[in-house]
Amino acid sequence: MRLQLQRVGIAFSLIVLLSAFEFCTSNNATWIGGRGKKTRVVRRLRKDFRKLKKQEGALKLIGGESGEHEGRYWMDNVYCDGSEVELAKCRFDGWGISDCGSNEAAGVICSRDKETRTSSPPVPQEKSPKARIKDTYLQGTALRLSGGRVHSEGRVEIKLGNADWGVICGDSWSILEAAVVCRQLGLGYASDAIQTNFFGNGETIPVSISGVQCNGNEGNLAECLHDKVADCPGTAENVAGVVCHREMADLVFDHIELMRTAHLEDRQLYWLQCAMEENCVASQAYKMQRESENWHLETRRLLRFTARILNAGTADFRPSVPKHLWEWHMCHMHYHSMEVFATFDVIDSSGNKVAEGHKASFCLEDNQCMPEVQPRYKCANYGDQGISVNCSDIYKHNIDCQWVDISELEPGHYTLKVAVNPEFKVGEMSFDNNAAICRLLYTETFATVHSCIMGRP
Ligand SMILES: *[C@@H]1O[C@H](CO)[C@@H](O)[C@H](O)[C@H]1NC(C)=O
Ligand SMILES: *[C@@H]1O[C@H](CO)[C@@H](O)[C@H](O)[C@H]1NC(C)=O
Ligand SMILES: [Ca+2]
Repeated sequence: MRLQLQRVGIAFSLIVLLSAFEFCTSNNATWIGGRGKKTRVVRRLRKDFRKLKKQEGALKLIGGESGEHEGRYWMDNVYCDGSEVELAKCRFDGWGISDCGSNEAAGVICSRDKETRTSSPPVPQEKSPKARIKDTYLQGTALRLSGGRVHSEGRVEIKLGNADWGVICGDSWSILEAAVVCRQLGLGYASDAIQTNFFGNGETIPVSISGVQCNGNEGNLAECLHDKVADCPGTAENVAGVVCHREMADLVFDHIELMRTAHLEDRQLYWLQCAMEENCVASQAYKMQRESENWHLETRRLLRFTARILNAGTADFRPSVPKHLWEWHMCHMHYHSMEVFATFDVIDSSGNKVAEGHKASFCLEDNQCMPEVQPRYKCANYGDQGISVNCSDIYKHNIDCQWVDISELEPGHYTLKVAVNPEFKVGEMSFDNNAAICRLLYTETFATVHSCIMGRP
């Protein structure tokens, strides 16, 4: 996860420049000029950069005041590995498809005024030092929720020592921090982390702390980190809130089944055309397609395995995207309800990702349930998607896209990491059982996956 965050960080600084250029040149537009506006852009970028570091995703053109090049969210859920030279090369939901609110905008503004392009890098990436909240406020802290419709939700207010109650800055606030608040207040598990003034901002209540960062397992928010110097741009609408629930889903990845089923398969691109449409092969395959006439005769080497995901919680696991926004995928003839439900990564000994499964979209259903449990979720016929309590969603090793394309991988020892709900977009009881972290031995002729341990995405 850390690694991924770092990558997104790098990718973001890169793509802010390049993508702005990319977006804008296509519209004959460039960075806007004018000191005031520039400062605003930079401030906004800074804020969204912080948000991105935590959230991974949500990059799009913001609603502007005037131009036709602002105002629509063009891209949502953008995932880059940092090597892309333009944003459009990164994977994303599709042009113009987005489920974002204005609070998630990444500030890129384009204009026709070509002369005013600025050459200075627009992303000042300072990292303010962090400290444990309880180490900064030795007299103790208290927490409460306010402004909710019911007592189990609301904006989070914190009292630091003898100071007055204050709100927490919404920047970098995620389900991990929300989980700690729900636990501390005895309200169960976090189903949502709000980063807006949805529950009001308390009008006169000041922002007490910013940059709160938890592991998610802490029993008290005071155990978490915060910015030593509070910094919260856009304070009025940038407020941390939570929604807590007593019943919650809990996905558990079956690493035994992964080890049992992992194997290699060499397959011609001719048979992988559907998979190519869904980004399930490595970028080299697309290069072949562009550059070679007989590309469909080229062979890819796939590391296949079964992913079996049990919901061991007390509530159903439901997709993060509402049904009307699901995407129809012609090739596989079903709707995708969750852009990133699982990630498959091969990591070398230095911690670099050397191959990715690109298993982006999923159709969630009850494939196998414990005795006495009726399966209810089904992908077919625009059915409801989800995973019921005590049911498993199984992606067998022989189905399309259920692999990592390792054609370019050198033989050797690697780590294979498979994770579900990797971005914590849907609340769960625990994220400590969402990933299988395994050893992968790859020779010229075979691969074996062994010594898996359960871990966090
Ligand atoms: C972009 O600008 C150039 C030169 O100013 C002009 O020739 C061209 O037609 C413009 N393209 C668009 C799409 O407006
Ligand atoms: C799920 O299984 C567990 C353990 O087998 C059991 O205790 C629980 O009651 C089951 N829940 C449901 C909703 O079937
Ligand atoms: Ca889990």
